Amino acid sequence: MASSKKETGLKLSVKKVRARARAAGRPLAARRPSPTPASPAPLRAQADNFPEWYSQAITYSEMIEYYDISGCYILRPWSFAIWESIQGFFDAQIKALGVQNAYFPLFVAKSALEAEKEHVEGFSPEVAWVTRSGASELVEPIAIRPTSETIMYPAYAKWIRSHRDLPLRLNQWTNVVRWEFKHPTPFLRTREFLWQEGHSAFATRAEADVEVLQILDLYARVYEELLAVPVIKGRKSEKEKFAGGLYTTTVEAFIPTNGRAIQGATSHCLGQNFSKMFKIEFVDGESERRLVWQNSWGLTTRTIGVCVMVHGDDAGLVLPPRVAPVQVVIIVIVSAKDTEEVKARLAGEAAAAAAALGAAGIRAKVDDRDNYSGGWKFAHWEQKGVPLRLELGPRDFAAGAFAGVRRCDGAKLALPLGAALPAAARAALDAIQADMLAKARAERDAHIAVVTRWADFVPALDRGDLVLAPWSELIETEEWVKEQTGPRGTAAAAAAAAAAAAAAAGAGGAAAAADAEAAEVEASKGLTGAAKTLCIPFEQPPLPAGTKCFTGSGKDAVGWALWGRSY
Ligand code: 86X
Repeated sequence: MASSKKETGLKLSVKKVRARARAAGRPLAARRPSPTPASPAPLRAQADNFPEWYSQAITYSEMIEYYDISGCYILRPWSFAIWESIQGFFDAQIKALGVQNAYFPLFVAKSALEAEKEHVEGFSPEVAWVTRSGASELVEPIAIRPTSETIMYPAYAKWIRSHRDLPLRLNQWTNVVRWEFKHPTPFLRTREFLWQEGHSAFATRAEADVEVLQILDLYARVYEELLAVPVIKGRKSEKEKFAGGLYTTTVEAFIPTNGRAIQGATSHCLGQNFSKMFKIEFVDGESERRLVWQNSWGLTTRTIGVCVMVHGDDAGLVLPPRVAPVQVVIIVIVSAKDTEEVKARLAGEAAAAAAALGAAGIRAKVDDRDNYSGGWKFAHWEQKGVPLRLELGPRDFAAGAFAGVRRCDGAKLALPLGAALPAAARAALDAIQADMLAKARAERDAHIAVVTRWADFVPALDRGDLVLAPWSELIETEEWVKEQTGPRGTAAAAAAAAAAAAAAAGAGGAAAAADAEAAEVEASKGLTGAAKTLCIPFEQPPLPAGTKCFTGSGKDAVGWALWGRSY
């Protein structure tokens, strides 16, 4: 680390410069990177205020910059590189399945969007419109895509004529806009976000069914193999499925710090609903006209937020190696006592190590900035979540090894200098990746409560657990659970009362706003909000004959459902 005397000297001179600038009425120069502080500003503790921690974790790490339009954020290289890793994996996998990429327009004509009223109806408040160019009103307003069914399917109807045109399987990587009114959260709920949307058409339901699960499996692999986030695969309830489709499958993740569940991605079988509406028909081998069977599936930049929340700690991000933009950071530690020759030798060794790691496909970087102390650099790269830090001081050099530190648990390990380094680093990164998933899985599993009686349901939620419970799958019981677990706080109750009054007065918009505010007040207090089904897991524990629905409805349970408070 740099000597403290030197630091003090610099600190005074910076102060002087700034004082002079102030006295002269000149604007202060942007704060010059200075080795003065021993470390960058620390984050708020997670346990103290999780939303505040999250906001600091994503800004201090340079993932996100805030923007002056609510719900919109700048994705800086540190987060965009993670999205590129996800894209690289998923894009290669779907191409191997036979899916092709294409690009459809951002805009959709009002008539096209509304041609298909039923599907759009519930969503219409979220649609953003372009109504003018310059000063002149457009003859017909144009919507910005919130999803692309109404843009893509008219073309599908043109392109598909015979069974030989099937399957048609297209994907696009795009942005979409949904003008949400709930409180926005970077990555998790934003008004513009990036995603891939896949849209397939098949001759038979059987083929569609197979694809739904192939895609869901790829989504599970993105979470588990890339992001080290365990997910539960399952089917959505009738209430929670995409209403335009036949059935929805999902991967569900869990945020241990606040006990909330979050939908990771969805893969839908649309059945023939859309092919009916858009007249997507083909002539089969027997010259019969038939409607195609369709699927759609989407994965968004929400993935990044889930990864941050699941793995992050009080020191900042903790990135899994598979997606970390920098996997290994090398920091040379020398002091004023070290000779120029020693400094040059260590710097040379660090540069050679980074080059060798790079040649072996490991994303490595030397932080050789001389205006930051070693301690500052340690904390900085910790905040950025780099999985493995390699320190090299004169003593490490003499011993022939880097002093390694794992970001995920602070464990120390020695990594050999020279030709053996890349293999050792690869092994260390693979171990970190595996350990992060195992830790997240153990933590998630410890938060799944198996509940068979209503009396145990809310207490489990209040402990921050997900609940696995025998369920009738009747929609009334899901609505009943929502009511029982809904807004209860006093402020929320007042807001809800105001909302009800406004609704009675016919002010729908105001009511919605008050509702949203009530939910916000609730959410800010921590573990509140209505519980819903997350999914009916594919992996089902045995259900003893005669098991009743946990709600006390008296109905028979038909299987186990996973419930929780969710984002
Ligand atoms: C549902 C369904 C589906 C393709 C996916 O989940 C994966 C990728 N689409 C999307 N959905 C809407 O259909 C929708 C429609 C409008 Cl008009 C809107 F404003 C918001 C929407 N949100 C979701």
